[in-house]
Amino acid sequence: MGVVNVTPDSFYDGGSFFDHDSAVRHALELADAGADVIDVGGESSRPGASPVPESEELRRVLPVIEAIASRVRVSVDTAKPSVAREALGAGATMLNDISARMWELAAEHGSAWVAMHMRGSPATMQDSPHYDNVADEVRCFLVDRANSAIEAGVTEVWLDPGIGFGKTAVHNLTLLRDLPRLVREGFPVVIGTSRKSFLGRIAPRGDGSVAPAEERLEASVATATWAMLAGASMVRVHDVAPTVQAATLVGPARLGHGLGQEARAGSSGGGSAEGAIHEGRGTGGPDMRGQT
Ligand code: HH2
Repeated sequence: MGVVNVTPDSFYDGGSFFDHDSAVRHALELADAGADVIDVGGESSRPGASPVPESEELRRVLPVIEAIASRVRVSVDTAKPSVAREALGAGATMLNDISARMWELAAEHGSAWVAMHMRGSPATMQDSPHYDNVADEVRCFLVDRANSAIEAGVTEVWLDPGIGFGKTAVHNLTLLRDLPRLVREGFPVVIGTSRKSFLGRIAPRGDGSVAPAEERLEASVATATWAMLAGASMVRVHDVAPTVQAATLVGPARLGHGLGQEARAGSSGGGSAEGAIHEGRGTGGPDMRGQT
């Protein structure tokens, strides 16, 4: 899933694709690079983001969706029912619902529905997020919403643990570690770690300072690869080409064809990626508390 933010203020690509032509061009480039779905958003949901009026969000996303929907599958990233409705009418066939509330709309339009977990709203979600057991709480929430969606008639339901949405870096890592458990619930899982700030803390600059979004490509591909090995069916990314390259390795690695034992998915402990997270390797570095 390639990200196209038609916004001036998204945390990574804000302003780069704010005009219609560059957004359409970028979307089609991502499709050519191998994205199966283009996720079009018109409102940033970064921590502290200000809400965008409905008319402005529609003005941003609708022409882009209309221009690309015949060429690639389109998902609309919104928390507003009115925007979701218009976008599904304009050709989007997937509703990326960061509020996890709009399954009825997806049922009405026969679209796919992504239920993403968020604690609170973007304005406040990073104010000391707390969970007793983040993996269990997120999983139970998502499965409960997914069952409601299925009952309402949605036939394609995706679960997304919402990395960075009301979570500290440790919460994010815990959710990544627990991904195989979420996958076992039987719904396809999508996850977005791309360029997010917790990566800049876990993989800081040489001087120990947080790596800025522009320097988080390797960590983004590494975590996307981890997620794919853990069973995620889709990863939401800004950098489609390198992620597609990683994805081409994941299939053979999961099957173990032509690769060493240690590269196989699901092997616990030892040198596996799963073992690394279980043992807490890679969770050191600068203070990660209270950060996305
Ligand atoms: N992350 C962002 C936005 N939408 N949707 C899903 N399903 N999962 C995610 O992890 C997710 C999402 C945040 O990234 P981005 O769109 O690049 O930034 P911004 O919200 O600042 O526009």
